[in-house]
Amino acid sequence: MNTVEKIKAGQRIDFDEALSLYEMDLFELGALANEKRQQMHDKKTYFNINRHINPTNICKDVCKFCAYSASRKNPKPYTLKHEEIMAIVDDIASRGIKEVHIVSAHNPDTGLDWYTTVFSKIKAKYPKLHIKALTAAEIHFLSEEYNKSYDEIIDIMIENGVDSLPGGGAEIFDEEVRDYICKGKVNSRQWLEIHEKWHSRGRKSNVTMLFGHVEERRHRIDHMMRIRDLQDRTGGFNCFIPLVYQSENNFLNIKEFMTAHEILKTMAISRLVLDNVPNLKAYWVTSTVNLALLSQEFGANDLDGTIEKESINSAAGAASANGVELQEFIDQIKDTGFIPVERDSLYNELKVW
Ligand code: V47
Repeated sequence: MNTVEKIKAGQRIDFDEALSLYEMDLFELGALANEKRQQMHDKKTYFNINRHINPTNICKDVCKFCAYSASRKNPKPYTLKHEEIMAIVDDIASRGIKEVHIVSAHNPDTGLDWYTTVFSKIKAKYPKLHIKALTAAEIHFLSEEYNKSYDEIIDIMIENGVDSLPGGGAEIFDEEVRDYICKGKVNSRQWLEIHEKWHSRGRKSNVTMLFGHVEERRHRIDHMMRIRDLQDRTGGFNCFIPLVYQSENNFLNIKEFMTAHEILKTMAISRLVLDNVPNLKAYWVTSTVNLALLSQEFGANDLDGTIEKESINSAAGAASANGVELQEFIDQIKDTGFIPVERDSLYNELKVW
């Protein structure tokens, strides 16, 4: 059986077979991924009504791709007070927003409590608001900075009301590429270990992949394979999110934006390799809304959400600083022939629009 026949027969493909899919014609590859997507999700495109909060940009790590953390490229350090964060949360809760996604830089000046107390304040006031917070990179930072094990940090997070883990900080798992783009922060083994521990508590998380910088196709496939292996053991990943690298205001010095052709192929291959991860998110923030919608024909079934404010990718050039209007989102999904389905953070369906 060749690779395409194996995929059509529902069989798992290996590293070499996955890599060889990049040689296929884009539309044939897309059709394969779309077939899989339709078996899993029909014509539904999921989104949620959410708000990102990025409470501080002061960071002890220096990732070359990052334009968000305060540095000589972005000389505007800030740290929000809890009252400021709560004012944002009061506002979003009053407007019926269901998820708050809280991710920060690795700020050594605030104390562990600054990171965690805000979650308990939010949970006490709004028990139904889903808190998706702290990447594995932040958990690793907190563990090192405050001399606690990953288990202890995870326990503190759960006690204080964190519901799920975002997928940030995964970048590219290949050790050589990782050393070049973000040496010093959580390594690949630790990133996966933290998610494994989180899953062992019966909790869900997401997983990202930052691509379109110095990595090669084989590194992306390797990244997907490591995710697939962990998912076989835990089943805890809800969603895979390929993040398209944004090139402005950072230290990587790569000027070309990856082609739409390569992005769509990577989306399609992700859908075919990650046969055990239920959802594939085309994160409109890094791919543009148009390409995220087109990605729905190439394996993706999710767009993330309305977001409202976004600081990490917009600092690097993405047009996402002010989110997207709900009605615009819904109209665009319908215009492309898909069914807009509002979901909660754990992919339970809330409303078909
Ligand atoms: O980990 C930083 C990425 C991530 C750049 O779990 C960049 O649902 C592109 O993880 N170009 C944070 N990307 C965002 C993230 C995320 C976003 C949306 C949903 C979820 C989820 C998670 O942003 C970082 C890093 O990989 N990033 N700089 C850049 N120049």
